[in-house]
Amino acid sequence: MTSKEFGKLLQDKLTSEYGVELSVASNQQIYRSLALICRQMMSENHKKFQSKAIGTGTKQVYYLCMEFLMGRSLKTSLLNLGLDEVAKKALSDADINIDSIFEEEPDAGLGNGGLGRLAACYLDGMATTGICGTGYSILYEYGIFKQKIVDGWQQERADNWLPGGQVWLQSHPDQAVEVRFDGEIHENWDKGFHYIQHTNYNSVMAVPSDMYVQGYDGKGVAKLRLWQAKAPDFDMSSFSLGNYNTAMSKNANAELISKVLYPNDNHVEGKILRLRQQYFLSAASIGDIVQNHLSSYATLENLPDKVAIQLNDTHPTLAIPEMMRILLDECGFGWDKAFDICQKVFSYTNHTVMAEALEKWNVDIFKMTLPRIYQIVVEMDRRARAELEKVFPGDKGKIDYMALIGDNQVRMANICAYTANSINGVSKLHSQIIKDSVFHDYYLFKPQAFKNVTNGIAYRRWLLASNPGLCKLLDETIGDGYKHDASDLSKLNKFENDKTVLKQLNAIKLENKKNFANYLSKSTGQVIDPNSIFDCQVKRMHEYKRQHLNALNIAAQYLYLKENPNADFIPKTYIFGAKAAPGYYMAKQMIRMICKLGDLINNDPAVRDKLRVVYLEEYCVSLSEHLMPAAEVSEQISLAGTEASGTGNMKFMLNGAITLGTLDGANVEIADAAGKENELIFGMLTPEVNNLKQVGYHPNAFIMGDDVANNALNFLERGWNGENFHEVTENLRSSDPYMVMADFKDYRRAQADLQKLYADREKWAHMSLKNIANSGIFSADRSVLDYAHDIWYASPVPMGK
Ligand code: GL9
Repeated sequence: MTSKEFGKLLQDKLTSEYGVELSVASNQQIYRSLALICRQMMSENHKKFQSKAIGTGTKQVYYLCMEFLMGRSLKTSLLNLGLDEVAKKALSDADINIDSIFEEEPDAGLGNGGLGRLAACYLDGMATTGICGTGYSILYEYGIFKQKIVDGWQQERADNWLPGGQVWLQSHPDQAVEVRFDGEIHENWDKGFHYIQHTNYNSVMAVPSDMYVQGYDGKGVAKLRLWQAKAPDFDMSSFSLGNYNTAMSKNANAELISKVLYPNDNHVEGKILRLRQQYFLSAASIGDIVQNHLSSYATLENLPDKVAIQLNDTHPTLAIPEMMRILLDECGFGWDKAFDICQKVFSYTNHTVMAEALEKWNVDIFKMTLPRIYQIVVEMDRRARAELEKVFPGDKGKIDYMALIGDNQVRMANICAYTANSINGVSKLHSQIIKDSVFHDYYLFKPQAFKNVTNGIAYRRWLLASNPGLCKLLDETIGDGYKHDASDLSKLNKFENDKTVLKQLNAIKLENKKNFANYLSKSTGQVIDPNSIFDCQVKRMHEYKRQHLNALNIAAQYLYLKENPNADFIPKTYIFGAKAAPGYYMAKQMIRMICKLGDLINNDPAVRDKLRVVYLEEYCVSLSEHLMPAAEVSEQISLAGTEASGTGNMKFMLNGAITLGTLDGANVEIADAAGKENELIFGMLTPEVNNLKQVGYHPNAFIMGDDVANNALNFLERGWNGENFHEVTENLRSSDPYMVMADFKDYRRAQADLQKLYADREKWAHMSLKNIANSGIFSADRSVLDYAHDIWYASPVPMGK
């Protein structure tokens, strides 16, 4: 398509939708028209893709996840449709900058962080590799809250994204699925037939809205089906009887289910509404999957050959007993056959080892809310215990620990571990840890089920769509194969000693830093110096991620520069961005501490030319797209053994930042890929952490005799301007659950190394190049193909003909 033709398409849309000419259309009207054009094309492409899939009997992959952190869609849709250039030209011909159109789009923030963004990246990966993929989630009316920082305190505002985001959604009320909650179960016999009757239940209708993700090169298209909760029909009988309140509250209760995303990170909130959300997603999706399959094959006997269902963390676990319910109660299968089908169809991914994130539901709540599902889980538990007894005879402790129900709780992780044909972690280290600890007994029981798929990112979003400067250099040096196949980036290794290329790399980074500095000053008024080192830590605020380790070092550097105003010190800008779960007290204190430390430093004329701290408000997917190209240091400083993988680390690496990190999660594989000498690695290793825990950790052993540590802690404890941060420092001095103090000294050593390395501009560029060149394995395309090959046994839809 030429830019002229595209211009005509756009004008036609503007005319039919708004009756305006491009020259006078508002940015909002242009954004919506472009979105509608993309949506229509993707919907048509999806229809063709699926009909080819059905014609060839290709396996369908369903990805169930409570979160899909999609971010914006316009720029990447145009890119993947191959329309980015013509769209840009058509607009610039009318004197319109396409970037200002992109800024009109709100982020679809239907997720909290890494886990939800991973799901979004995998839709892109499935579409691009031609795997037939469908994601299922909830159409939250309000996504992840909008963050405001007021005087150092995080405040949460509702994220009302639908007014700008709905344009991507196609609603299908005709395909609604009924989901039943509460009530009583009766087992009846009729003419020798046994059947289950559910009475006094409350119905909620799950109404689907679809969003499409186009694969790069137009190969495949993935669908994301989002369920919205609606009351079945207005309860006219209550209303007529004069029970106006009953009628209204039934409606409101049903629709509450898809009202808002729970904003927690690595932490469960045992609320009934959350359980209802989980069953709502599970039952609607399983209902839909079964419908689809029956319409193609008219039987469920061959379900395992044609369907793979990935449970993304334990949140959609109830899909398992729901599938059992349909097979048993609605399709007349016997237990063994039904369970065999479930075992073959379901796989489970674990995303965290944090104990607070292990989902367990109180039996009484569970039974009341989901009476039939409870009966099925009870029977699963009975059979599981009997089977485990055969494998571990007399080992009551082990069996109780592995059971699906215990201590008056339903254990979601054990339902998954017991049933799923595959249990995978998300980095090599994490996959080993789950075998060694969290799921050790299940590993002994079914070792062949344990697998690893290292996370990956939709790299085109953070490279082609975010860093045009770097892409230009790549095009000139290695050609454009990397756009299709990330492993082609390795061709850049040949240029590792090419001084011109290294110089160009530095020049591109400087340009990107200027762009980010401009963006920041325009959008927030904060001023940063593009000639300083951009040292970034962006991710959720959490003690295990140790933003306070970073802050403690900044405090130490500040005190040092106050004492040594003429010290040799390359100016540094520390950039933080993070949301805290609203109920997480310590995380909110950490935000306040970092913000206030920033205020102090940025306003101190004695240091402000050498040290700056900026806290980015409202860190989100689209802000990450602005930041990554400008980043030079990627802080990945979690306590070893706590971060399952991390994926921000991959986005930084791809854009040439050096990882300053512990050997945790995917950092291990990042250092392996780029070479350990091209990262700044520090801190204890996982076994050392475990040893220290075993012998008994006391932070004082590390603080005593370390003046720098003591002074930094004292400084923050005392505070300034009538404020102090003793909540954080007292925690570090007394319990320090994530061993900040044990790693502080080596962290300072790594920070000092960083200063020396950075001074050698060519050396730094070389390290940066090695990171870019070896980031290809962290592509979501590779991850998806690993899942397809090792777990789903699914092949791409045959193309051609
Ligand atoms: C997470 C892990 O903490 C990350 O290390 C991992 O990279 C991602 C994706 O596998 O999953 N698990 C988890 O609960 N979150 C993760 O980021 N938290 C959020 O998504 C907020």
